[in-house]
Amino acid sequence: MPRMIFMNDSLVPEHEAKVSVFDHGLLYGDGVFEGLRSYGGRVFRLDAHLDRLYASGRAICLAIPLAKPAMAKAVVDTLAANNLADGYVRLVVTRGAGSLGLDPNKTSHPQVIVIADTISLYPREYYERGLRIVTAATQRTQSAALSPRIKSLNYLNNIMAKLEGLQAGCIEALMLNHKGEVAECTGDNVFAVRQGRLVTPPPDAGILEGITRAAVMELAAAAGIDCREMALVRHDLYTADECFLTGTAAEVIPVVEIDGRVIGSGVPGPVTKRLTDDFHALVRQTGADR
Ligand code: PXG
Repeated sequence: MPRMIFMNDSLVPEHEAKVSVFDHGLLYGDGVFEGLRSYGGRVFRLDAHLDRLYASGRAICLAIPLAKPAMAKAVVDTLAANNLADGYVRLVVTRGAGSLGLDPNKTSHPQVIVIADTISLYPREYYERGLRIVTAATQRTQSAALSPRIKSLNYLNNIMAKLEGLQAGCIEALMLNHKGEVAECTGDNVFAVRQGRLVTPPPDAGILEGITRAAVMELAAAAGIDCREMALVRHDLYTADECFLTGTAAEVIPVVEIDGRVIGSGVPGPVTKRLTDDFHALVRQTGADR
């Protein structure tokens, strides 16, 4: 059976799911997206992902043609149509087809695309032994240029940093903001553990406010682990007891080396392990309040 894609208002086979070569999503990266996961047939924090998608849309003056409940149904239906209980969902809204100029007013019909797929995780050994990452020379875009809070189709800033990481043999790379402070990784938020406390950069450091990040902050509060959002520089990470990343795809993943410096004892630490276990329990929880 072909993979089924939700396209605008209905589920169609993959080969029928097409966008115009004049779509400004393709021509200019003009559009927004989300990446979500379902666990045991339930989408994790669907409302939070939709809120972020619609906020991203508002920020770029892109009116998403579906109301949130219809979009939620499209996500659930697409997973079901592809028989995916544990899966990854990519939601994309493009500006739509228009003229070759930049003017978004000369486009019509934003395109809504929902793709459901199996989830491809980082290899298991990274979770067991921890990641090595490097700092990319590519800075995170300044909010005054393009706010990192917008999950736009324009991800070249992150891709440039990802390339630097890959060229250094690392699957993730740390990105700093224009002030030289720690922002986030190319597709993950970053946390450090210092003397039993969690620290993570605040939204105004130039980050995407991750939904996994928010969940981990809630789990920390529930576990009595103090968590502060504060400006961090690389020194704070180099000298941390533990470091880990959070993201929809990665979940919670330990970092044991940054720029050739061993973090803490060089193995995933107890706070990281505790929050990883709590996160796994949370995503499998059945209540409505997870
Ligand atoms: N920062 C950035 C820049 C992201 O793109 C996160 C943090 C983590 O946010 P969530 O809400 O997922 O906890 C992201 C999201 C991929 C991929 O294929 C990565 C993301 C989204 C979609 C796909 O690596 N990262």
